[in-house]
Amino acid sequence: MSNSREITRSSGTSVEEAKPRLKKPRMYRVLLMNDDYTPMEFVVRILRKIFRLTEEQSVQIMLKVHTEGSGVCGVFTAEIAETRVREVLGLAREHQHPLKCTMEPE
Ligand code: TYC
Repeated sequence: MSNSREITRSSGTSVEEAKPRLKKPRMYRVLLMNDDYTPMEFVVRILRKIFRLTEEQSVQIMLKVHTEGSGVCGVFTAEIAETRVREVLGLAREHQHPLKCTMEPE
């Protein structure tokens, strides 16, 4: 049967081109928001645990959020970004910290 990706060789045999690659998925930034009450150590622990960052990267991001009001923890596909946001909010709530975390399209 004919197919748009079919190529017929001069020998008469036909082969199929590779399927076109899937589109790149939309990516989302996960952001942390500053507040006056969440301890700095807690934010660093969150960054290490949930975003698998090093101590140095975590301190740097926490300080950026602390001084600038918000900061990017990472860029992920929608599903992963949603999971990370949910995990941050869950832990913050569990420890009764007002830490806020959101996602936005890149
Ligand atoms: N501003 C907080 C403090 O002084 C620290 C903090 C940093 C809180 C980052 C939230 O996302 C945050 N304890």
